[in-house]
Amino acid sequence: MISEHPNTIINTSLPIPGLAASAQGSTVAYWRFEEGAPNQVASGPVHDSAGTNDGSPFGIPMYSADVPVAVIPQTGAPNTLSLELTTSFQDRVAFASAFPFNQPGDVTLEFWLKWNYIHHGAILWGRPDTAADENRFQLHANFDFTFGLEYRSPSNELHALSPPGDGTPQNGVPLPQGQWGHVAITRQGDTYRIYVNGVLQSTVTDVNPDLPNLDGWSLAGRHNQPFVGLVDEMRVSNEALTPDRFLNSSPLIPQQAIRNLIEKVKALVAAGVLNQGNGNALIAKLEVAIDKLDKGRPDQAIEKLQIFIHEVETFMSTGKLPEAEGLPLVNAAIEIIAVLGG
Ligand SMILES: [Ca+2]
Repeated sequence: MISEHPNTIINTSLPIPGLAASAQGSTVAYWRFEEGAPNQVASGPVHDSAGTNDGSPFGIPMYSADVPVAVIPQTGAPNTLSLELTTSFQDRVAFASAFPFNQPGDVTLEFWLKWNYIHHGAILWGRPDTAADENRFQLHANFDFTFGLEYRSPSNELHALSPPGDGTPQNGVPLPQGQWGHVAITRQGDTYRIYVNGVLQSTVTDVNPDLPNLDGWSLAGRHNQPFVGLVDEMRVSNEALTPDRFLNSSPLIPQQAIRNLIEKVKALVAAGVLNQGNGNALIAKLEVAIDKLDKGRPDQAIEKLQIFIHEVETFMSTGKLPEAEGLPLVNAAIEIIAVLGG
């Protein structure tokens, strides 16, 4: 998508025509590494299942049956292959587009990663060549089984986007040796967050952004700093996703989420935070909402959830429920309404 519209940044935020908005509305690129066979060298295009940004393999990157999950929790799609970058041949997969973070705006880049050996290669290298170490993003692997994110601006100024602040290749975000971990990097405004297995590990705001502007990047591929390991299911979204929408997260099931909400209200009553009558009033709305969903009426379930929210807010404003206990109920109900399309 990006390479088709090199002179605008607006297009990167538009949905891709033909994609079901409800299913993949924010996905702009998705490399699944499913196009090969186990132990087969990737020699053809590395397929972008969401867009047109196929990758070009170099060296001997190999498809592997070693995968983090057999079914992708967020999409339900079967998953049979990952891509393994091996040592000494400078394996890489090159992309012609701009690196997903080069253009300003909210974005998420996520993938599963597994590494077995200590090294300090570039997992992602954000320029089309290795002629210079400037004007590029880099996600680097560290000597201590941690990784770090940083970029060098077109004028070669270092912007460290994860700990440590000086960008040195150690003491970054840890990822245990020899096991798959899901890595997600989000940018919201100028704030970069890094998650491992859905847990926030790092939050850094880029105070004076001066983003790299070269087209072309690669998975691994930094000269003399090879990345050795396995990667799977690399996806780019044009918004800063919350962890419940990462590929490793099961989508919220409304009925179950409402049942969880009922349990929370019961717990508040049991703890004496909310009186029995008020608790029952809230639970009654939630039970009707479940009943409406079971009858195929999400619109009526949304109405009941909105009444639930209003009642919780009334209890908070009249001192019947502390805000610290009530706000999580409101937020959970808002999230369920959003999933239901309200
Ligand atoms: Ca895969």
